[in-house]
Amino acid sequence: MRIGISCYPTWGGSGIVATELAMALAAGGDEVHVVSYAQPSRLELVDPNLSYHEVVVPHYPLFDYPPYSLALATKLVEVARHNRLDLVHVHYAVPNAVSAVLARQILAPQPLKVVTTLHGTDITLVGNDPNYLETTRWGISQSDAVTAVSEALRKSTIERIGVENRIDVVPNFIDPRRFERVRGNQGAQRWARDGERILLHISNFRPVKRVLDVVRVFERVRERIPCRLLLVGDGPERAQIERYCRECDTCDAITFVGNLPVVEEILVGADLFLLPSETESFGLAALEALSCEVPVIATRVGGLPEVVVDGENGFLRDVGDVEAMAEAAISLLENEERRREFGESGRRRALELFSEAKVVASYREIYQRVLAG
Ligand code: GMT
Repeated sequence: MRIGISCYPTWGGSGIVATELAMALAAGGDEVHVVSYAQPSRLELVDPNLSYHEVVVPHYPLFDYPPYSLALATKLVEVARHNRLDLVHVHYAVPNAVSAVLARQILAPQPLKVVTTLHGTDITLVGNDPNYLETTRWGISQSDAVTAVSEALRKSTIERIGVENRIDVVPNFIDPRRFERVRGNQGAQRWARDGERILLHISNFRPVKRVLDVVRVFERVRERIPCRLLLVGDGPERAQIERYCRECDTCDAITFVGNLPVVEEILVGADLFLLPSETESFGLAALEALSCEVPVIATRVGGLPEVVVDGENGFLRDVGDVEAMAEAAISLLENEERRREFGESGRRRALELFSEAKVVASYREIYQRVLAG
Protein backbone atom coordinates (compact mmCIF):
# COMPACT_ATOMS: atom_id res chain seq x y z
CA MET A 1 0.00 0.00 0.00
CA ARG A 2 1.00 3.64 -0.45
CA ILE A 3 0.06 5.44 2.72
CA GLY A 4 0.22 9.07 3.87
CA ILE A 5 0.39 9.68 7.62
CA SER A 6 -0.36 13.13 8.98
CA CYS A 7 0.19 14.04 12.63
CA TYR A 8 1.41 16.65 15.08
CA PRO A 9 5.18 16.42 15.33
CA THR A 10 5.41 17.32 19.03
CA TRP A 11 6.21 15.15 22.05
CA GLY A 12 2.53 14.28 22.57
CA GLY A 13 1.29 10.72 22.37
CA SER A 14 -0.64 11.17 19.11
CA GLY A 15 2.52 12.14 17.22
CA ILE A 16 4.48 9.34 18.84
CA VAL A 17 1.92 6.69 17.94
CA ALA A 18 1.61 8.03 14.37
CA THR A 19 5.39 7.99 13.97
CA GLU A 20 5.82 4.50 15.40
CA LEU A 21 3.02 3.31 13.11
CA ALA A 22 4.66 4.93 10.06
CA MET A 23 7.98 3.25 10.82
CA ALA A 24 6.35 -0.14 11.44
CA LEU A 25 4.31 -0.01 8.22
CA ALA A 26 7.41 0.96 6.23
CA ALA A 27 9.39 -1.87 7.84
CA GLY A 28 6.58 -4.23 6.78
CA GLY A 29 6.92 -3.19 3.11
CA ASP A 30 4.37 -0.39 2.69
CA GLU A 31 5.42 2.92 1.14
CA VAL A 32 4.81 5.56 3.81
CA HIS A 33 4.85 9.37 3.51
CA VAL A 34 4.74 11.32 6.78
CA VAL A 35 3.26 14.81 6.46
CA SER A 36 3.62 17.40 9.22
CA TYR A 37 4.82 20.95 9.89
CA ALA A 38 8.06 19.71 11.46
CA GLN A 39 9.82 16.37 11.55
CA PRO A 40 8.25 14.31 14.37
CA SER A 41 10.58 13.82 17.31
CA ARG A 42 10.76 10.03 16.98
CA LEU A 43 10.82 9.76 13.19
CA GLU A 44 13.99 8.01 12.03
CA LEU A 45 14.32 8.29 8.26
CA VAL A 46 16.46 5.21 7.76
CA ASP A 47 14.05 3.08 5.73
CA PRO A 48 13.84 3.49 1.94
CA ASN A 49 10.06 2.99 2.23
CA LEU A 50 9.72 6.03 4.49
CA SER A 51 9.84 9.72 3.66
CA TYR A 52 8.85 12.98 5.28
CA HIS A 53 7.13 15.99 3.68
CA GLU A 54 7.06 19.31 5.48
CA VAL A 55 3.96 21.49 5.49
CA VAL A 56 5.16 25.06 5.07
CA VAL A 57 2.78 27.72 6.34
CA PRO A 58 3.75 31.02 4.72
CA HIS A 59 3.44 34.09 6.92
CA TYR A 60 1.78 37.09 5.36
CA PRO A 61 1.26 40.35 7.30
CA LEU A 62 -2.50 40.19 6.76
CA PHE A 63 -2.75 36.95 8.71
CA ASP A 64 -2.91 37.02 12.47
CA TYR A 65 -3.69 33.31 12.11
CA PRO A 66 -1.98 31.67 9.09
CA PRO A 67 -4.35 28.97 7.72
CA TYR A 68 -2.47 25.78 8.59
CA SER A 69 -5.42 23.56 7.61
CA LEU A 70 -5.22 24.83 4.02
CA ALA A 71 -1.45 24.42 3.80
CA LEU A 72 -1.87 20.87 5.11
CA ALA A 73 -4.65 20.07 2.61
CA THR A 74 -2.49 21.46 -0.21
CA LYS A 75 0.50 19.35 0.86
CA LEU A 76 -1.67 16.24 1.12
CA VAL A 77 -2.96 16.82 -2.42
CA GLU A 78 0.59 17.17 -3.76
CA VAL A 79 1.95 14.16 -1.91
CA ALA A 80 -1.05 11.99 -2.82
CA ARG A 81 -0.98 13.03 -6.48
CA HIS A 82 2.72 12.59 -7.07
CA ASN A 83 3.10 9.41 -5.04
CA ARG A 84 -0.28 7.92 -6.02
CA LEU A 85 -1.27 7.37 -2.40
CA ASP A 86 -4.03 4.86 -1.74
CA LEU A 87 -5.00 6.43 1.54
CA VAL A 88 -4.10 9.04 4.08
CA HIS A 89 -4.26 8.22 7.78
CA VAL A 90 -4.61 11.34 9.92
CA HIS A 91 -3.93 11.39 13.65
CA TYR A 92 -5.90 13.88 15.76
CA ALA A 93 -9.13 15.06 14.16
CA VAL A 94 -8.60 18.83 14.49
CA PRO A 95 -7.93 20.03 11.79
CA ASN A 96 -6.29 17.00 10.14
CA ALA A 97 -9.50 15.14 9.28
CA VAL A 98 -11.00 18.21 7.61
CA SER A 99 -7.79 18.89 5.64
CA ALA A 100 -7.66 15.26 4.47
CA VAL A 101 -11.30 15.23 3.35
CA LEU A 102 -10.71 18.50 1.48
CA ALA A 103 -7.64 16.98 -0.18
CA ARG A 104 -9.73 13.96 -1.24
CA GLN A 105 -12.29 16.26 -2.87
CA ILE A 106 -9.64 18.28 -4.69
CA LEU A 107 -7.97 15.12 -5.98
CA ALA A 108 -11.14 13.57 -7.43
CA PRO A 109 -11.43 11.63 -9.70
CA GLN A 110 -8.12 10.26 -8.34
CA PRO A 111 -9.28 8.21 -5.37
CA LEU A 112 -7.87 8.80 -1.89
CA LYS A 113 -9.31 7.12 1.19
CA VAL A 114 -9.24 8.94 4.52
CA VAL A 115 -8.70 7.14 7.83
CA THR A 116 -8.98 9.29 10.97
CA THR A 117 -7.67 8.26 14.38
CA LEU A 118 -9.09 10.11 17.36
CA HIS A 119 -6.62 10.57 20.19
CA GLY A 120 -8.45 12.31 23.01
CA THR A 121 -8.38 16.06 23.39
CA ASP A 122 -9.43 16.36 19.73
CA ILE A 123 -12.78 15.15 21.12
CA THR A 124 -12.83 15.92 24.84
CA LEU A 125 -11.28 19.41 24.96
CA VAL A 126 -10.86 20.90 21.50
CA GLY A 127 -13.20 19.12 19.08
CA ASN A 128 -16.26 19.64 21.27
CA ASP A 129 -15.53 23.34 21.75
CA PRO A 130 -18.43 25.15 19.99
CA ASN A 131 -15.86 26.97 17.84
CA TYR A 132 -14.70 23.68 16.32
CA LEU A 133 -17.63 21.33 16.80
CA GLU A 134 -19.26 21.53 13.36
CA THR A 135 -16.03 21.06 11.40
CA THR A 136 -14.83 18.29 13.72
CA ARG A 137 -18.12 16.42 13.28
CA TRP A 138 -17.94 16.89 9.50
CA GLY A 139 -14.32 15.73 9.25
CA ILE A 140 -15.10 12.60 11.25
CA SER A 141 -18.35 11.79 9.46
CA GLN A 142 -16.74 12.22 6.01
CA SER A 143 -13.80 9.94 6.83
CA ASP A 144 -13.83 6.49 5.20
CA ALA A 145 -12.85 4.88 8.51
CA VAL A 146 -12.56 6.23 12.03
CA THR A 147 -10.66 4.72 14.93
CA ALA A 148 -10.43 5.70 18.59
CA VAL A 149 -7.57 4.75 20.91
CA SER A 150 -9.90 3.42 23.63
CA GLU A 151 -13.46 2.28 24.17
CA ALA A 152 -13.93 5.26 26.49
CA LEU A 153 -12.97 7.65 23.70
CA ARG A 154 -15.26 5.88 21.25
CA LYS A 155 -18.19 6.45 23.63
CA SER A 156 -17.18 10.07 24.27
CA THR A 157 -17.07 10.76 20.54
CA ILE A 158 -20.60 9.52 20.09
CA GLU A 159 -21.85 11.49 23.13
CA ARG A 160 -19.94 14.74 22.67
CA ILE A 161 -19.59 15.06 18.91
CA GLY A 162 -22.75 13.24 17.92
CA VAL A 163 -21.33 11.24 15.02
CA GLU A 164 -23.02 8.15 13.63
CA ASN A 165 -20.13 6.49 11.78
CA ARG A 166 -18.68 3.17 12.77
CA ILE A 167 -15.73 3.78 15.11
CA ASP A 168 -13.23 0.94 15.57
CA VAL A 169 -11.22 0.85 18.78
CA VAL A 170 -7.52 0.39 17.99
CA PRO A 171 -5.43 0.97 21.10
CA ASN A 172 -2.04 2.63 21.28
CA PHE A 173 0.95 0.32 21.21
CA ILE A 174 4.59 -0.14 22.12
CA ASP A 175 7.46 -1.64 20.18
CA PRO A 176 8.56 -4.44 22.60
CA ARG A 177 12.13 -4.34 21.22
CA ARG A 178 12.62 -0.82 22.56
CA PHE A 179 11.77 -2.01 26.05
CA GLU A 180 13.72 -5.24 25.76
CA ARG A 181 16.87 -3.26 24.92
CA VAL A 182 16.83 -1.36 28.23
CA ARG A 183 15.74 -4.25 30.46
CA GLY A 184 17.97 -4.55 33.51
CA ASN A 185 19.57 -1.13 32.90
CA GLN A 186 20.04 1.20 35.83
CA GLY A 187 17.85 3.85 34.16
CA ALA A 188 16.04 6.05 36.70
CA GLN A 189 18.16 4.67 39.54
CA ARG A 190 21.03 6.83 38.30
CA TRP A 191 19.20 9.77 39.86
CA ALA A 192 18.73 8.11 43.26
CA ARG A 193 20.88 9.32 46.16
CA ASP A 194 21.47 7.27 49.31
CA GLY A 195 18.87 4.60 48.65
CA GLU A 196 16.09 6.96 47.55
CA ARG A 197 13.09 5.45 45.77
CA ILE A 198 12.25 7.00 42.41
CA LEU A 199 8.79 8.31 41.50
CA LEU A 200 8.40 9.43 37.92
CA HIS A 201 5.96 11.42 35.80
CA ILE A 202 6.05 12.14 32.07
CA SER A 203 3.76 14.64 30.36
CA ASN A 204 3.39 17.78 28.31
CA PHE A 205 2.73 19.81 31.50
CA ARG A 206 -0.70 20.95 30.36
CA PRO A 207 -3.43 21.71 32.95
CA VAL A 208 -5.20 18.43 32.06
CA LYS A 209 -2.21 16.48 33.46
CA ARG A 210 -2.55 18.00 36.98
CA VAL A 211 1.21 18.02 37.54
CA LEU A 212 0.70 19.84 40.84
CA ASP A 213 -1.09 16.71 42.09
CA VAL A 214 2.01 14.72 41.13
CA VAL A 215 4.09 16.96 43.39
CA ARG A 216 1.52 16.81 46.20
CA VAL A 217 1.42 13.01 46.10
CA PHE A 218 5.21 13.01 46.15
CA GLU A 219 5.32 15.34 49.18
CA ARG A 220 3.10 12.95 51.13
CA VAL A 221 5.10 9.89 50.16
CA ARG A 222 8.34 11.65 51.06
CA GLU A 223 7.09 12.24 54.61
CA ARG A 224 7.25 8.44 55.08
CA ILE A 225 9.82 7.14 52.58
CA PRO A 226 13.05 8.72 51.28
CA CYS A 227 12.37 9.35 47.62
CA ARG A 228 13.03 11.55 44.60
CA LEU A 229 10.65 12.75 41.91
CA LEU A 230 11.70 12.88 38.27
CA LEU A 231 9.50 15.12 36.12
CA VAL A 232 10.05 14.37 32.45
CA GLY A 233 8.66 16.59 29.69
CA ASP A 234 7.91 20.23 29.32
CA GLY A 235 4.98 22.54 28.71
CA PRO A 236 2.93 25.51 29.82
CA GLU A 237 2.59 24.58 33.52
CA ARG A 238 6.26 23.86 34.16
CA ALA A 239 7.23 27.35 35.36
CA GLN A 240 4.36 27.36 37.85
CA ILE A 241 5.31 23.92 39.18
CA GLU A 242 8.95 24.97 39.51
CA ARG A 243 7.88 28.04 41.50
CA TYR A 244 5.71 25.88 43.78
CA CYS A 245 8.62 23.50 44.44
CA ARG A 246 10.94 26.39 45.31
CA GLU A 247 8.40 27.92 47.68
CA CYS A 248 7.74 24.58 49.39
CA ASP A 249 11.41 23.74 49.58
CA THR A 250 11.07 20.46 47.73
CA CYS A 251 13.46 21.56 44.94
CA ASP A 252 16.29 19.37 46.15
CA ALA A 253 14.17 16.24 45.91
CA ILE A 254 12.65 16.98 42.51
CA THR A 255 14.49 16.86 39.20
CA PHE A 256 13.02 18.52 36.12
CA VAL A 257 14.51 16.40 33.36
CA GLY A 258 12.94 18.07 30.30
CA ASN A 259 11.89 16.35 27.09
CA LEU A 260 13.44 12.97 26.35
CA PRO A 261 13.04 11.16 23.01
CA VAL A 262 13.79 7.72 24.47
CA VAL A 263 11.60 7.60 27.57
CA GLU A 264 12.31 3.94 28.24
CA GLU A 265 15.86 4.84 29.26
CA ILE A 266 14.57 6.76 32.26
CA LEU A 267 11.40 4.74 32.91
CA VAL A 268 13.30 1.55 33.46
CA GLY A 269 14.45 1.28 37.06
CA ALA A 270 11.81 3.72 38.38
CA ASP A 271 9.81 2.49 41.39
CA LEU A 272 6.47 4.07 40.50
CA PHE A 273 4.88 6.10 37.73
CA LEU A 274 2.33 8.82 38.59
CA LEU A 275 -0.40 10.00 36.18
CA PRO A 276 -3.14 11.91 38.07
CA SER A 277 -4.74 13.42 34.93
CA GLU A 278 -8.10 15.18 34.83
CA THR A 279 -8.88 13.22 31.69
CA GLU A 280 -6.86 10.77 29.60
CA SER A 281 -8.22 8.97 26.58
CA PHE A 282 -5.55 6.28 26.79
CA GLY A 283 -2.38 7.31 28.62
CA LEU A 284 0.47 6.20 26.37
CA ALA A 285 3.01 7.18 29.03
CA ALA A 286 1.30 4.78 31.47
CA LEU A 287 1.61 1.97 28.92
CA GLU A 288 5.30 2.80 28.43
CA ALA A 289 5.78 2.64 32.21
CA LEU A 290 4.07 -0.77 32.42
CA SER A 291 6.28 -1.99 29.57
CA CYS A 292 9.26 -1.13 31.80
CA GLU A 293 7.76 -3.08 34.74
CA VAL A 294 6.92 0.14 36.58
CA PRO A 295 3.55 0.08 38.43
CA VAL A 296 1.27 3.06 37.73
CA ILE A 297 -0.71 5.20 40.18
CA ALA A 298 -3.29 7.04 38.09
CA THR A 299 -6.79 8.46 38.07
CA ARG A 300 -9.88 6.44 37.18
CA VAL A 301 -10.74 8.47 34.09
CA GLY A 302 -11.31 7.96 30.38
CA GLY A 303 -9.32 5.11 28.88
CA LEU A 304 -6.89 4.69 31.79
CA PRO A 305 -8.80 1.71 33.25
CA GLU A 306 -8.33 -0.03 29.89
CA VAL A 307 -4.55 0.22 30.38
CA VAL A 308 -4.00 0.16 34.15
CA VAL A 309 -5.78 -2.59 36.06
CA ASP A 310 -6.51 -1.45 39.62
CA GLY A 311 -4.87 -3.81 42.13
CA GLU A 312 -3.01 -5.75 39.44
CA ASN A 313 -0.43 -3.50 37.80
CA GLY A 314 -1.18 -0.24 39.60
CA PHE A 315 -3.87 1.67 41.43
CA LEU A 316 -6.64 3.94 40.14
CA ARG A 317 -8.05 6.67 42.34
CA ASP A 318 -10.43 9.63 41.93
CA VAL A 319 -9.26 12.82 40.26
CA GLY A 320 -7.73 15.14 42.87
CA ASP A 321 -7.65 12.52 45.63
CA VAL A 322 -4.02 13.17 46.46
CA GLU A 323 -4.26 11.41 49.84
CA ALA A 324 -5.57 8.18 48.32
CA MET A 325 -2.93 8.21 45.56
CA ALA A 326 -0.19 8.80 48.15
CA GLU A 327 -1.50 5.93 50.32
CA ALA A 328 -1.56 3.64 47.29
CA ALA A 329 2.00 4.66 46.40
CA ILE A 330 3.25 4.09 49.96
CA SER A 331 1.57 0.68 50.16
CA LEU A 332 3.54 -0.48 47.11
CA LEU A 333 6.82 1.11 48.12
CA GLU A 334 6.57 -0.62 51.52
CA ASN A 335 6.02 -4.02 49.95
CA GLU A 336 8.78 -4.64 47.41
CA GLU A 337 7.57 -8.12 46.52
CA ARG A 338 4.12 -6.83 45.62
CA ARG A 339 5.59 -3.87 43.73
CA ARG A 340 7.66 -6.25 41.63
CA GLU A 341 4.66 -8.50 40.97
CA PHE A 342 2.67 -5.45 39.83
CA GLY A 343 5.56 -4.51 37.53
CA GLU A 344 5.77 -7.97 35.97
CA SER A 345 2.02 -8.13 35.53
CA GLY A 346 2.07 -4.71 33.80
CA ARG A 347 4.73 -5.81 31.37
CA ARG A 348 2.79 -9.01 30.57
CA ARG A 349 -0.36 -6.97 29.88
CA ALA A 350 1.55 -4.52 27.66
CA LEU A 351 2.99 -7.36 25.60
CA GLU A 352 -0.26 -9.32 25.36
CA LEU A 353 -2.64 -6.51 24.46
CA PHE A 354 -0.63 -3.58 23.20
CA SER A 355 2.27 -4.92 21.19
CA GLU A 356 3.17 -3.34 17.88
CA ALA A 357 2.58 -6.43 15.72
CA LYS A 358 -1.00 -6.88 16.91
CA VAL A 359 -2.03 -3.23 16.64
CA VAL A 360 -0.34 -2.56 13.30
CA ALA A 361 -2.16 -5.63 11.92
CA SER A 362 -5.46 -4.08 13.06
CA TYR A 363 -4.67 -0.86 11.20
CA ARG A 364 -3.72 -2.82 8.08
CA GLU A 365 -7.07 -4.65 8.20
CA ILE A 366 -8.87 -1.32 8.36
CA TYR A 367 -6.87 0.02 5.41
CA GLN A 368 -7.73 -3.08 3.38
CA ARG A 369 -11.40 -2.74 4.30
CA VAL A 370 -11.63 0.86 3.11
CA LEU A 371 -9.66 0.15 -0.05
CA ALA A 372 -12.01 -2.73 -0.83
CA GLY A 373 -14.74 -0.10 -0.73
O1 GMT B 1 -1.94 16.02 24.57
C1 GMT B 1 -2.90 16.19 23.87
O2 GMT B 1 -3.60 17.18 24.02
C2 GMT B 1 -3.26 15.30 22.76
C3 GMT B 1 -2.72 13.92 22.70
C4 GMT B 1 -1.26 13.87 22.44
O3 GMT B 1 -0.85 14.15 21.33
O4 GMT B 1 -0.57 13.48 23.39
O5 GMT B 1 -2.98 13.14 23.86
C5 GMT B 1 -3.93 12.16 23.68
O6 GMT B 1 -3.46 11.16 22.80
C6 GMT B 1 -2.57 10.20 23.35
C7 GMT B 1 -2.19 9.22 22.26
O7 GMT B 1 -3.30 8.54 21.77
C8 GMT B 1 -3.23 9.51 24.54
O8 GMT B 1 -2.35 8.54 25.09
C9 GMT B 1 -3.57 10.55 25.60
O9 GMT B 1 -4.29 9.92 26.63
C10 GMT B 1 -4.44 11.65 25.01
N1 GMT B 1 -4.54 12.75 25.97
C11 GMT B 1 -5.68 13.03 26.58
O10 GMT B 1 -6.72 12.44 26.38
C12 GMT B 1 -5.61 14.14 27.57
